[in-house]
Amino acid sequence: MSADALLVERVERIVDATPVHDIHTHLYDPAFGSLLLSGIDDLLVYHYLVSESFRHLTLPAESFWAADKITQATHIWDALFVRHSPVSEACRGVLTVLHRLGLDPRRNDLPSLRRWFAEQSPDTHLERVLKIANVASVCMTNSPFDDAERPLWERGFTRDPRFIAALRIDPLLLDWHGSIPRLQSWGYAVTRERNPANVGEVRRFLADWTRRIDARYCMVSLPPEFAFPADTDAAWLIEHAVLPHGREHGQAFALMLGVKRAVNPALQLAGDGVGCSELGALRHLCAAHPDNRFMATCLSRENQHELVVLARKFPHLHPFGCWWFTNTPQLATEITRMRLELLGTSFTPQHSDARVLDQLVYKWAHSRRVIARCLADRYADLKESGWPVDDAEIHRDARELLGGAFATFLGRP
Ligand code: FIX
Ligand code: ZN
Repeated sequence: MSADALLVERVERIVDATPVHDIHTHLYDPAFGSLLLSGIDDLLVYHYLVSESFRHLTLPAESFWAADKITQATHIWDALFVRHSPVSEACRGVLTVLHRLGLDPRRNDLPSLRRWFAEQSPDTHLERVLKIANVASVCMTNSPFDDAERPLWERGFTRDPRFIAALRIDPLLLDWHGSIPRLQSWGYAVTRERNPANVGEVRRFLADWTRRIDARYCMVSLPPEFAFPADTDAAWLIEHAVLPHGREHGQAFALMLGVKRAVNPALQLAGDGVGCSELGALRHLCAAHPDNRFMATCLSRENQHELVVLARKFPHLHPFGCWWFTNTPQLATEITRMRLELLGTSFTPQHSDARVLDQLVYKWAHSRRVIARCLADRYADLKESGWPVDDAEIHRDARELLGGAFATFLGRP
């Protein structure tokens, strides 16, 4: 084996052995029961696969959506795995999950895969998935505006400490007028005007939910046209409520930039697209608010370089993840290399964005591979410059990239 191949193998081994703290997912604490999705059908109806399958399906979108989950999953399996080779990243993900769970999809048809998942006890399966994926903790996406999850938070439950809360506030910022009746119904005396009284009530709402769920950070996904400063409800709420709240509670504000919602509404959740963001907004936020902490991830490939350069200028900005359409080996490699070359290890290369528990297995297997190879390339270059790294240094770097740099940034383990 060549020296380079040995180095890659050494780094892959260490990165694989390092537990990851997954800083953004759509998974739920097991106490939420059926909201924590799992199994072959949920894997197959993942919206990444839905949009790919629509390229092959002959049935109309309404008939697809009218069908039950098992029928939808069968359509997707047939379109993407039987009638075509599953070479896309999302298809490969399903195969990695099955393979690492010890299942052979070449020898097991869909009904037998379903039977296997149905036989697993949820608790044992959760432990198995976290162990195989080597995931130490996951951040959830917790929205007080979500009628499915809000009641349980209000009632209270015993938390699984591995499931960390993060406060999601898209409706508040993107549909202020639509949020008003909901906030009022929860006892917050808000009206449409952009005035200090309303700011006070929004801050009370944010503080109540931050305390109730122990939110590690507060987050929003924003369209490409998001502007700051601007004469918009979103900019007003961010400046006067979200950022003062963040300063008071030591809470970072995460911006997920560049999603164009419902580009094709017929595809439902699978119908969102991407656009290049005007990162001047992020620059203004960072420049005007040095006492806040910002996390940012950009959906558009074209924004990646500017984001990294901004992070060089503003230490209180933490780039994270290769999000959604950028979570492919090719783009994640390009972005991770760029970040390593310009930021060292002071960023978080990946989050899983998992919506189904089992996806942790593939998201982290694939991401670890990308991260390890990018790191190994840097180490090979360092060796040429007379700085061969030792194992302790590789362990330290892997820990930083898999959650350590983020914990340092937040000032919280
Ligand atoms: O806004 C988000 O948090 C996105 O991750 C989701 O809305 C998106 O649907 C997704 O699952 C991307 O991976
Ligand atoms: Zn997400």
